[in-house]
Amino acid sequence: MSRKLLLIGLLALLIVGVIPVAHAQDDGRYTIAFVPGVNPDSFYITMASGVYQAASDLGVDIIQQDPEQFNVQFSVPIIEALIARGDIDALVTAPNDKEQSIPVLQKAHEAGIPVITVDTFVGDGDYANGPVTFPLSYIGSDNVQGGYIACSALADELGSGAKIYISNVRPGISTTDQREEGCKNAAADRGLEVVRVDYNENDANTAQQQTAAVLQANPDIAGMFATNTFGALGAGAAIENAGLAGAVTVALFDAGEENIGYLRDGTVSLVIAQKPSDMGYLGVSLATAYLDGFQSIPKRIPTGYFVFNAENVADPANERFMYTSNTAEPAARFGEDFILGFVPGVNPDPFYITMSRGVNAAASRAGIQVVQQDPEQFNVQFSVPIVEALIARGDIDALVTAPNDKEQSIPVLQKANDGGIPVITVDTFIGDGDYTGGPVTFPLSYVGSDNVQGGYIACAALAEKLGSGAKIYISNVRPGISTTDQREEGCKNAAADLGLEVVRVDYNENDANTAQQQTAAVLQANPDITGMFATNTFGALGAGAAIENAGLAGAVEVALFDASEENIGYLRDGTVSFVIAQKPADMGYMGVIAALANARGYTSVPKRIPTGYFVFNAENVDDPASAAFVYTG
Ligand code: T6T
Repeated sequence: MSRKLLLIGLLALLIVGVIPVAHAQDDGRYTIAFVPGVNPDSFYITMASGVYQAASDLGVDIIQQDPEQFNVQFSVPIIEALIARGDIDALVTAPNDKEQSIPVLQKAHEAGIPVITVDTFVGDGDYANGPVTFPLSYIGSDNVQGGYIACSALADELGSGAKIYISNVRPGISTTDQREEGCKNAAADRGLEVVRVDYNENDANTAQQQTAAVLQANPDIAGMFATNTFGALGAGAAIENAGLAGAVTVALFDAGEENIGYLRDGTVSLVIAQKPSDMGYLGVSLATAYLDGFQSIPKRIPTGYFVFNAENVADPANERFMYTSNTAEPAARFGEDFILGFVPGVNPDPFYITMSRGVNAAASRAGIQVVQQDPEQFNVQFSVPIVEALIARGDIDALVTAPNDKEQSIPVLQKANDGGIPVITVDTFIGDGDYTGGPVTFPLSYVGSDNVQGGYIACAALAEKLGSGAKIYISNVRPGISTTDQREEGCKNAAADLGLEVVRVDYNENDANTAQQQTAAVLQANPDITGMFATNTFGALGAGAAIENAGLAGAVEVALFDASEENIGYLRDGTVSFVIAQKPADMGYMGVIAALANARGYTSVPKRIPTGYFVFNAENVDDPASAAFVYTG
């Protein structure tokens, strides 16, 4: 994100804040409505298996209502009726049309029913910055990519200059529109000619007739792409009936049993499997998290693909990527046999105590056991032996931890992972935090604040108060800690952008007394310093005490990271101007959700879940809606 955008975001946060929404139920047994795109359809039956698994794991109820056709004429009245019931806590749905589904979903949202879209989206699918932003999340495949994969494979097989045909559903459906776009992109890049696109209205017979007619009229068509289950079924049948297996190379979307059959018997070359059960599981899990008050829901979760071909289709290990047409009972809940190790960065620390609240909220919802072990200091000398001991127990099913050092924590976490314990890092990361393309990729996910952004927010707020040219001081912890390194970086970026001079950075080793002495000394030696930023709870405590003791409240503008009760006290009494609250409870809760989804075999857990901020200032600190963001001691 550009720095300008960050600044605009900061101002929006300061003005509007983020208010948690109260939910209808208090017993935690929420009623979540699930409205797939259409049924019967093996894609949505498979999605439902994920929906019911999550509901069973997390103890919520599902009301599923199926549109008879993939058409707003069927889905809109269903959603209207669900809203009218008055007892639906959240809606997980695959909208039938990018535009026409907006009003009814907006109505649900306005009636207090949070909406998550799975598979398909409304607007342009960018719920952060696009034209439609009210849905909590869009969980589904990257369909432009999927179409591109399909038609690149045709190009690989057929070579440049070949003619292809596309069987699509109907314009207006987000997913299949994007697959057509992706296929056309690949065609343009690879020199294929798209001779014709037909729309089959999700009807396999129509698709079959269209395909037969097109292939007969255009005997030079050498390849075709069918964009979903029904087009795929029609294409397979048409090719088979015309005896064209092998003569026309076919890529199908959706791994229903029949489509896999067409691959097995050589009628088609490629079947692209989406991950509908991941969409369902994550949709219900995130809706539940939101209703529980843990609201750092990613606006977009892409769910990935598995591409079946003649070589890998016989491998039993890949059967899990095939869709099912049978509704099955979900697997039994994990129960207390599932043991989650939780190793915070250090304790006691209100930040990690609050994180623990999130971990335990999710764990008790799922009925699993948590073994929490606290390092006495934020230091690998304390945390590494703890993790070693957890590995040695031999009964830990997943580890949620805040590593103390980007580099020095790697070996022990690698050992856990290699020993079969999936690792989720919360708050801090190892390597460079990019677990997809960075130097360290084995952790399942990194759940935490965007700390460069947080540092930027803090120092942009100082710049706004102090104006360009002001001198500021940073109290930081120790180089090597991922989060606080990034906050320093973000603050320096803001200073560079907005004309502040960073006179000095001190490192306080997570000790409030050291921070206090350093701060007092620096302010005395540099009376022209008019602003300071403390990058975490302990630096913040020291800064607050030093400013208070020196009688400098008001003379030095202070931005503190971390909303402990003491830091909020410094804001209330005017010692400091801004307190930046992270969402540690969300980190803990999401960490457990990621561990559970992974344990169920879902492979679409995001490698990065950013958890956002709440910025306290003098105006909003006494607002009851802000109270949820204060850390618990
Ligand atoms: O391919 C899926 C889905 O992704 C699309 O949105 C509509 O068609 C299916 O439902 C399969 O029939």
